[in-house]
This record gives sequence, structure tokens and C-alpha cells, in this order.
Amino acid sequence: PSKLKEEILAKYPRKVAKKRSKGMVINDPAQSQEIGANIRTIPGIITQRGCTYAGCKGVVLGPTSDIINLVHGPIGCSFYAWLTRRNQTRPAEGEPNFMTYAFSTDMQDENIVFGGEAKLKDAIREAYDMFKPTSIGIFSTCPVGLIGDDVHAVARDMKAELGINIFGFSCEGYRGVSQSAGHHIANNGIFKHVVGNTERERTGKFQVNLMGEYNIGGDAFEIERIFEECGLTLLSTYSGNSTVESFAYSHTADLNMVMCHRSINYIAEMMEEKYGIPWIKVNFIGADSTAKSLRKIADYFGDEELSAKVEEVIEREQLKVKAVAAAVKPKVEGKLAMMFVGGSRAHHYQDLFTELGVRVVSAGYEFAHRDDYEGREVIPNIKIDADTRNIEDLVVSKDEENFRDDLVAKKAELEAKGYEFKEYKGMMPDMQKNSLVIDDVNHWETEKLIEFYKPDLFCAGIKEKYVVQKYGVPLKQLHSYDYGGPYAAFGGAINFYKEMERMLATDIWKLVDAPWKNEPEIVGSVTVDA
Ligand code: CFM
Ligand code: HCA
Repeated sequence: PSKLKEEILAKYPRKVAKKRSKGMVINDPAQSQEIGANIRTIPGIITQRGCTYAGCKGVVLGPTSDIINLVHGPIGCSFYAWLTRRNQTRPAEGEPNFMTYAFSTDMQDENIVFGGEAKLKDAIREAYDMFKPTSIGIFSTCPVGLIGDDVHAVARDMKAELGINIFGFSCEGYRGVSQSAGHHIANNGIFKHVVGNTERERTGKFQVNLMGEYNIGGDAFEIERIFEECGLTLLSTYSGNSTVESFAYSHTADLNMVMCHRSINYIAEMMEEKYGIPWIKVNFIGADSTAKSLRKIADYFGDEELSAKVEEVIEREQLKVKAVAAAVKPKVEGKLAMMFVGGSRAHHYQDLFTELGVRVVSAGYEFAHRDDYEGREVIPNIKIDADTRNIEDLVVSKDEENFRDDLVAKKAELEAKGYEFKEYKGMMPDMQKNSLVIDDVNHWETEKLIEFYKPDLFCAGIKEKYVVQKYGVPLKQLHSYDYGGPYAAFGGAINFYKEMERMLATDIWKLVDAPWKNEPEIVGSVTVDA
């Protein structure tokens, strides 16, 4: 891989090469290696990243069904964030589902020139009159910040006028270097305007929140099934198959479980500060990881009946999982895969491949931070640059009335026994020696990676899919799952194994001839009128 890295960098101008070099690490899990992450993409490079608005509106708030998510901006921003992520939902009987609508102020030239606040107010009134929602979120797209519309003032006015919860997000696309800034802005907004708004009587002995699970392809449905069978009460999920109504009482949980660390660690941290609720890292991608996470939850509660139930579920489910794995593994073992996804999935999905004996030769995130690569212990050493300083860091104080001293004591007791809280070791320690870790991989690098490794499978998203396939390499979308899923928990693992069998135990891709193989250049001419 050092030769490959050299070859990739050789093509860049000197300054670009220097920057990109920091984003590529030849992994050695025995060492602590630093990677450049969460830094601006160099203009001219074809990145796979998205924008801050996508991270706020599309990712974090997108999957909630009972809020009207109103986009203040040109219609395209709304249209392209409208369920393209395959975030599914199953609203409770009689409850609304606004996710199937695309709400937008549809800004025009006139609004850009004279301001769009009046149009935004009208849109809120119209949405309220038609749907009578209990909350409305306003999402700012790029022009809003450029012309200076104050969505927060509009939200305050309209909240007073209509008497429902209305709040705005300054999540303009350019606010940060990627979607990641949008996650942070969304976390702040939900924490400020929703969490703790309502109380709820206990409905179970073991009340938990699942954070950073977005129900892509039905993943949450499968996780919910397992929780229910184990006897865990899931109060709220941030934000797959969930409602802002459940965020409002989620502070009454006994434990927060963080799945996608990148997108939601902020709320987990803030809830611990304000309410004393501890958080643990979990992962429900991969059958063994699911079993491990369930056992960790059971250990937290330390209840014999719960532990017995968890063991029973694991045993029963793993029997089915292992049977499928045993049938598929011999057909796919030893194949090479690489994966480049936004944040946590590039790490989590490696567990599923390990279970099948598929080797991950290269992986990376589009927009995760150093802690997602190297582990949370590097957080104090991360340089705060101007782009990060641009995103508000909420100052949170203790809620004397609702603070859970009992949970703080429980945490201390468990920690003394070696139980780990707020811990995430990141992707690099889990990857093989000499695998190539690349942050914010770009199109040129993708092509070089394929030529060098000749992988059997490339995992990424829709922007990469067809180019990679023209190379004769199958591509599995780990964002939308193509048309498949769920892939989470035990049932999901079985689905994924079968999908890998379909994609890997075949020679059909080798028959693909890339159009540029024989005629590598597109030839054209430019004519200039005299
Ligand atoms: Fe977390 Fe996600 Fe991901 Fe993400 Fe995303 Fe996504 Fe993703 Mo696409 S929240 S970081 S911003 S696991 S939308 S469900 S698939 S890039 S790896
Ligand atoms: C986003 C959403 C996305 C895009 C996926 C892709 C998703 O980043 O705005 O590029 O295929 O998962 O839908 O990550």
C-alpha cells in the first residue's frame, strides 16, 4: 500500500499532496497513528461528501415522523432530501406520518432579493392549518444565511402565534466542512428545544434510548424485535422509526446506547451532564457484535432475569445465523472488500465481513472525526480549527430536579469493576495491519484503489456505484442498502450473508467490459464562433 499511496500522491500538486497524505494511513493497529480528518476538501477534488443541511435535515431529523420538517430554501434542497435515504417508519395507530411529504418554502428570486421571512411565516401557517402538527422544524439552506433571514426569530414569533413547538436550525449547507456539522447543529437544536419537555410514567424495568440508529432499510424494526424479546423498554431512538414526542421524554431513560458515534455523541454527552444518564457504545451490525452489545446492556442492569432472557435470545438467534454463515462462508471466504461510507458504517460493517471471512483491505469515512478513527482518547488533542469553532458548543448544566444520582452511583460502581462507559476505540485498532485507511476518499483515489487491489466488492454510495461497476467490480451501497435490508441484528446478518453470496459467489462481474478499456479517451473538439 505504500507504493499505492505514493502513486496517488504523485498526481497531485505539491501542496495538495501534502494535505492528502495526512488523510491516508497505512494501518498498524499496534501503534497509535494520527489521521487527518474533518478538514475541508480541497477545491477541484471530486469528493463524496455532502453538506451541513443534509446532515441536519436529512440525517438526524429526517426519520422523525410526527414533526413537520420545513425547508426554507429553493425547492431542490427539499426534493433531494426527501426520503432518498430509505429511512423507514411505522407510526403508531392514529399517529401522523409527515415523512412522505416534502415541505418547502420554495424560495424564488424575489425572496432572495427582498428577504424570505414573510414567506416562511406564511408557509408555517399553511402547514399548521392543513396538518395541525405538534411541532415544526425549520431548516436553513445556503441562501438563508447569505441573505440573513432570521429563522430563529420567525420560529419564536410563530411559536407564540400558534402555540405549538417551533424551532429553527442554522444548518446552511456551507456552515461546516461536511454533513458532520449538520449532525452537531441538529443535536444542539433537539437538546435545546425538545429533550425534557414532557414527563412519562415508567413503562418498564429497563428503560433505554438507542442513539444513532436511523432505520435505513428497516434496521430499527429488527433491533426493536430483539429488544422486545429481551424485555428492554426502548423509550426513544434517535431517530429511526421515532417521533420528537419520544425525544421529549427520553430523559427518563436509565441508559443511553450510542450506535453511530459520529452523528449523535453530542446528545449522549449532554444528557449525561444534564440528567446523569450514562452512555455506552453499542453496535448491532454483525451477529457477534449484536450479542456482545446485548450482553453489555444486561451487565449494566445486573438483573438475573434480564441476563437469562438475553442469553436465551442470543442462543436461539445465533443458531439460525450460524447455520446461514456456515453455508455462505466457504463460498466467499478470502475475498477482498473495501468500504467508504460517511461515518460509522465503514467501521461497523467490517464485523459482518469478518463473520464471513471476507478481508477488508481499505476503508474510510467521508466526514467522521479523528476519534472515530483513532478512539475517543484523542479528543483532547484534536485541533479546533475555524470551521469547528463555527459550530456552537452548548453549555449544559445539571437539572437538579431530574438528575439521576442513582445512575451516577451505578456508573461508578460498574466502572470500578472494569465496565467501560463513554468509550469508543474507533476503526483503526480493529483493522488489519497494512490495510489502507483513507479519509474523504475522492474519485481519483477510488480509481487507483480499484486498479491496485482489484477488490471483489466495493462498498459505498450512489455516487460511486456505477463507475465502480463499470470496472467489473460489484458495488454494495452501505448507505441505502440498494433495495435490501434490514442488515442489523441477527435477522439482518442473515440477510446480509445471503446478499454477499449473491454478489460474491459469482463470476458474472468479470465479464463486464468498461467502455473506456478499449477507447480510453472521450474525443471532442471545441469550436469558437468568430
Ligand atoms: Fe451515522 Fe448513518 Fe453513517 Fe451518518 Fe450518513 Fe447514513 Fe452514512 Mo449515508 S448517521 S455517519 S450522515 S451511520 S446518511 S444512516 S449511511 S453517510 S455511514
Ligand atoms: C447524505 C445522505 C447519504 C447519501 C448516500 C449516497 C445517505 O449524505 O446526505 O451517497 O449514496 O445515506 O442517503 O449519506
